Amino acid sequence: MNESFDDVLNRYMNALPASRVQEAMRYSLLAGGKRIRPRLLFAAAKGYDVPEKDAQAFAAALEMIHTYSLIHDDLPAMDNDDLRRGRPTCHKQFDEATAILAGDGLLTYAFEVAAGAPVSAEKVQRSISILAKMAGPAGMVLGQCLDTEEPINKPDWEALQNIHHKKTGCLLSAPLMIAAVLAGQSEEVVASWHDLGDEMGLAFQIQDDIFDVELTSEQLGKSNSDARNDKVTSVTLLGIEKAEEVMNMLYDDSCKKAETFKGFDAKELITLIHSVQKRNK
Ligand code: GRG
Repeated sequence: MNESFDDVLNRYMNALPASRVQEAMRYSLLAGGKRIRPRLLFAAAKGYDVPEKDAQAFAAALEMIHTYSLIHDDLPAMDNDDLRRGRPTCHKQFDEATAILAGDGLLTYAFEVAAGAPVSAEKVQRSISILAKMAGPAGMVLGQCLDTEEPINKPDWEALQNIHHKKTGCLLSAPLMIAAVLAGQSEEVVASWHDLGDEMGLAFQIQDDIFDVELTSEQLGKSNSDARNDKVTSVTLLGIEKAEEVMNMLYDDSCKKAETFKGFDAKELITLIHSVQKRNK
C-alpha cells in the first residue's frame, strides 16, 4: 500500500518518545492544512524527474517548519488566535508552555529529519542551508518581526511587499529551491526559483488578505469597506479590485517563469499553481 503524506508525518512523530510535547506536535502537524509547501516540492521534483523518495524528508521538514510558525503565530504574544484549521489552536488545546515547546520541537526536529534524507551529503547540506535561510532571521522570522512592528511603522506598498516576501514567500520558495538542488542544478538556477517563489508568495498573501476581507464582511454583515480594521494589508493599500488584478498577474507570471527552466517539465507545477489560485481559502 502506498504511504500517504500524512502517514509519513505520522511515522516521523511515532519515532519520538511519547510525551506531552510529542502529543502537541502531532496534534498540530496532523490537523489537516493544504500541504502547499510539500506539494510544491513534489511537483517541482517531478518536473525535474527527481524520485519522490529523495524529496520526502524535505517535504516533511517543510511542513514541520510551517506548522511551528503557525503554532507560534497563534500564541497570545503574537496573533492570539483560538482556532486554527477549524480546531482549537495548540495553546488552547494544551497550554502556552506546551505550545511553545511544540513549535520548538517541530523546528528542530525538521532539521534532524532533513539531515536523514537519502541523498548525497552535498545535496543534504545545500537543502538544509536553504531551509535555515528561508525560515530564519533573514527570511520568515524577519518577515514576522517586521509584521509585528506594522502598527507602529505603517508600511507603504513597497514595504508591505518586503514583509510578504519574507513572511510568506520564503517558505514557498524553499520547496522549489530544494527541488532544484535535488536535481543537481546550479546556485544561479536555485536563485531563479527563489524569485519565482517570492512572486507566488506575494500572490498567496494578497489572496489571504482578500479572503480576510470577505470573511470579516460576512461575519459582521457589513460591506467590505466597513469591515476593514486598522491593519495595513494589500487590500487596504490597493483596494480590492486592484489587489485581485495584481494577485492574478503574479500567479500568471509565476506559471510563465516556471516554463523557462531548462530540463524542467512545468506541467505539474503549473496545475498546482492554478489550483492554489482558484482555492476558496
Ligand atoms: C512565528 C516565526 C513565525 C512566523 C509566522 C506563517 C506565519 C509566520 C504567520 C501566519 C499568518 C498568516 C495568515 C500568513 C499568511 C500566509 C500563510 C502563511 C497562511 C497560512 O498558510 P496555509 O494557507 O495554511 O498554507 P495551511 O493551514 O493550509 O497549512
